Amino acid sequence: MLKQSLVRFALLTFLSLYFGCISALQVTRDEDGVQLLGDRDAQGFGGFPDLYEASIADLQKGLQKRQFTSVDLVKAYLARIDEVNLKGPTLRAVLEINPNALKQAKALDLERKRKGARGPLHGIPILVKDNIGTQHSEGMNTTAGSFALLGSVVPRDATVIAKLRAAGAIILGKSNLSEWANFRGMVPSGFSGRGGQSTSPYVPLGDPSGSSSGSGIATAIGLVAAALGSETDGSIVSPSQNNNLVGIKPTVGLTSRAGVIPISGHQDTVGPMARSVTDAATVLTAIAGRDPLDKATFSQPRNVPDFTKALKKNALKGVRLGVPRGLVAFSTFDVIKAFNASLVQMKKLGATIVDPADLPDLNELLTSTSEQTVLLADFKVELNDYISKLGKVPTGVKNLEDIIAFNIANADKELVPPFWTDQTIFLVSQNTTRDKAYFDAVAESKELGRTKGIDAALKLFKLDALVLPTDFAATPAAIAGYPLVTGQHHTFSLLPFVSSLVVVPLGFLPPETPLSAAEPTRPAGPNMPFGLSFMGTAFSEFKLISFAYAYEQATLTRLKKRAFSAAVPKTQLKDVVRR
Ligand SMILES: *[C@@H]1O[C@H](CO)[C@@H](O)[C@H](O)[C@H]1NC(C)=O
Ligand SMILES: *[C@@H]1O[C@H](CO)[C@@H](O)[C@H](O)[C@H]1NC(C)=O
Ligand SMILES: *[C@@H]1O[C@H](CO)[C@@H](O)[C@H](O)[C@H]1NC(C)=O
Ligand SMILES: CC(=O)N[C@H]1CO[C@H](CO)[C@@H](O)[C@@H]1O
Repeated sequence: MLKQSLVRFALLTFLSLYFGCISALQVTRDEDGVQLLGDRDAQGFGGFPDLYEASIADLQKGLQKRQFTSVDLVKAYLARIDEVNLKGPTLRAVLEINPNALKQAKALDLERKRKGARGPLHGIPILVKDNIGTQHSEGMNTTAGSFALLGSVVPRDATVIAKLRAAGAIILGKSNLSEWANFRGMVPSGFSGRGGQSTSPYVPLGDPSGSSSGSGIATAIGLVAAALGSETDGSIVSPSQNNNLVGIKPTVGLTSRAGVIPISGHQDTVGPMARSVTDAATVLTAIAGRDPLDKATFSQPRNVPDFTKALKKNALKGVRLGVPRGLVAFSTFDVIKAFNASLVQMKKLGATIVDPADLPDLNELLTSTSEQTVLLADFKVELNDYISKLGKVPTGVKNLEDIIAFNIANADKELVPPFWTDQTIFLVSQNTTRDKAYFDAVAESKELGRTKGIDAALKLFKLDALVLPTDFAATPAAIAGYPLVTGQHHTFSLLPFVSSLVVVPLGFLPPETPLSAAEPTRPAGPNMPFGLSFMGTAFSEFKLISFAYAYEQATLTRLKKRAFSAAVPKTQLKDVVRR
């Protein structure tokens, strides 16, 4: 029983890369007569956009027309968070609320009146994962979910946060996550010492996946307009999939990591999680760009494209998409069935499907241990460097070794029985050095992932991108379970090798799916969402976004199922706007 969940946890530990896309459209019913979302006026929203599904553009329109203010919007979102976060279904998606959110909303409302809107994100509330730094004076903590960093003083806003603020966004709060972005040990996805165990809004006690769990849950049910997640290996993609969202895992170097609690500079990246491709593209456009504080960003093309210019419904026409069947085979029957149907759909939209189009080095990838070697050695060095740059750390921890000791000393809060006791990855990372094996592994990672992997497949089959179920991240433990410590296995997926990835909703597990046991979360159950991934070479986000948009607009899969009813907040703008 426990073993199965441990395997599951292991799989999820390294899933952090997801890009999902959906949009709020005026569809009211699909052919099965299923009630869809977005039928605003008829459903008693008083003429306001339904906050469950409202797009950033919908909200911006209402703000521009003065139908409501950003203060109203913040109040409505805070009430929605209050309904489901620690009450009702206790989803535990939100860790902290920005104590200055209302004040900032008021200032942005005033600025809009005087000078007009700065752009599409002016006055729009965004939630950010708790490993992304927000300036300490504002009152929020940056802790990766751990008590060890509570009260620590970050030197400044993370660059992506500074960019969001410059675009006029309101940082509504910090989202719960798999603690330390799932790099502490074999711990269920969505748990942090500070935030507790977060759960899915689609399956009661369901696995929200991770590590950007709270960003996924909150965006899925309209606790906020959109969110930022971070990914080292699957942490945007996987929770976007589980929460019926669009996620973008940008190429390392498209978005700055400065001010983000690190795992590894070789793989960490920050990206949007949203209800539609359009919203995700809007947020990505705001956060992308070069940053002197993160040298990797200088590898990106000089000009950041406006990714919303990629949103063309006919974008799949004449495009060649490859199917890496060797990877697809790891998905379950229901997912493969839906995936096969999506290929038919994409053909109808004008794409040429090359099937199979396998990664030439798949077998090498499946047996390589270079990713774990790189991440384990990078983490200790980069985390210690991060901590050394903090202004003050009230708990006194100075490095990974101290955090390990802190967790033992505070086991009641951090190493909580029965499910959340492990810190094996910390222990193994603490033992590493950047030796020859490490440098060899760095070189091998690059080669296997890019030159001999994705790029080789794209070239060999003359492809614009690969398509596959988002699931592919969860390489079966049977194949990729390497002994990490005697008696335990840890799974490392193929995602780190991916250059850019855009995920959109693909389907939902059917009603007859057995509801798996909650240990403490359920890996599967009826209505559990799953996703479709568009995977491409470095800095191919613009293209991938266009493909994802064309597919999304033709299918509108997100709108086909809602969260379970207790997880759907009731507060709407009509309840807060003063008439
Ligand atoms: C940040 O942590 C401190 C404890 O160090 C706490 O007093 C404060 O309320 C936290 N901030 C928020 C917004 O929760
Ligand atoms: C999906 O398509 C592949 C390739 O055509 C086929 O081999 C497989 O049986 C299909 N699987 C399902 C579940 O439809
Ligand atoms: C760390 O290294 C020491 C010394 O080689 C060894 O005794 C210990 O078992 C190692 N611990 C882990 C968790 O690998
Ligand atoms: C905003 C919010 O509800 N934050 C809560 C997150 O979870 C912790 C632990 O249960 C609470 O202390 C916070 O109040």
